[in-house]
Amino acid sequence: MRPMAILTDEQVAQYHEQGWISPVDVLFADEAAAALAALEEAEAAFPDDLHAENRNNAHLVLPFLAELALHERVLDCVRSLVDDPLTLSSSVLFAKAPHTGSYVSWHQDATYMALAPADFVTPWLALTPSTVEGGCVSVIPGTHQGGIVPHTDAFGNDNILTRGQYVEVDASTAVDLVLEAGQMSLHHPHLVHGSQPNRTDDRRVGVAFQSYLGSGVRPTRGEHHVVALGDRPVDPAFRVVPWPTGTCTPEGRAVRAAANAAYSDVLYDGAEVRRLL
Ligand SMILES: O=C(O)CCC(=O)C(=O)O
Repeated sequence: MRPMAILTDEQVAQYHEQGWISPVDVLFADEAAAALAALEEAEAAFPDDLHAENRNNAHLVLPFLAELALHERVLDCVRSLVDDPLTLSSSVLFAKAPHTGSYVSWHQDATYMALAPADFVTPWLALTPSTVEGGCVSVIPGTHQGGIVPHTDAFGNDNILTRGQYVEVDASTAVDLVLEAGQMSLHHPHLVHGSQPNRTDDRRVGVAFQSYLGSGVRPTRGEHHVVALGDRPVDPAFRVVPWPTGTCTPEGRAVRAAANAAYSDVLYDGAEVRRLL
């Protein structure tokens, strides 16, 4: 018999009505500290592979991040929210240095992801505490209900979102998703969310597994490199790539570079400016 799901019926109902759930416990404090230490060790050893401009798909070169992406508590929650998840499409390391202006403008993830239907979910796992002062993720509840709304690209220097795209919102209705290290939030691909600068003395680090795709999701354009969550066949519309076998191995780097290049083409479709991914 399957063990009881982590998310309660009330939490699942909240996800469908409000577009988010938070907080959910994933790691014990010592496990979260070990994950942060593993990341910081890798950042020091491979500075060209892991930095603010090269933050996508690090789960393809970091085995500890791959393990987190496959963590049973993460997958259990994902299974409660999307229909038969088979793949993870990408990940983003969102690190904000202390006392910097880095922020994320209000946006809906699915705008440029070129995936449909919107049967996918993004867990955001905190590797450090994520507080209001530290610039935690904030959401505008219920905004996933109206589909994708037009975004404006703004490419601000401090805006760490891909194209700096934004939508106008009533920020007074925002809910701050405060997390302890080792906790995660989950958000719907149409939910408007963003984050403010880190005004603390400490880094704020989280990883967004963006996103776990239900088995009925397909690309609407572009090439999508995904990792499989199990042995079940994945639709040939996706390119299934291997999980890493070591930290920043030449093979892993090549897999990640190809995935990032393809993802960049998808995300920057029609954009006038491109950042390094
Ligand atoms: O980490 C942040 O500040 C923003 C995260 C975000 O936009 C996302 O996970 O989609």
